[in-house]
Amino acid sequence: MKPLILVTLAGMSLGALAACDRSPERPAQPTPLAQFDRADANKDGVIERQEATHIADHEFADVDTDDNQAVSYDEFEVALRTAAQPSG
Ligand SMILES: [Ca+2]
Ligand SMILES: [Ca+2]
Repeated sequence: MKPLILVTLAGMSLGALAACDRSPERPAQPTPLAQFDRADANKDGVIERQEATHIADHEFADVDTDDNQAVSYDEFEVALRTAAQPSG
């Protein structure tokens, strides 16, 4: 009869359960910066028309709000945000 060991084992399993309670829930969506970086093939900091004709379901011209034939990260982020709005 070794009741002390049983108590210790029960305590250990409770501790193990508590440790497992933290579920690592991370969104699979890449960050806007990662998406921008991927679209900017020549890594010059802007997305040109030859790099992407459409950005987040928008026409290139619609995203390029200052009409300089290049989509900056700011313009890209706005496009992503407006595309993320629920339709309906
Ligand atoms: Ca570029
Ligand atoms: Ca622009």
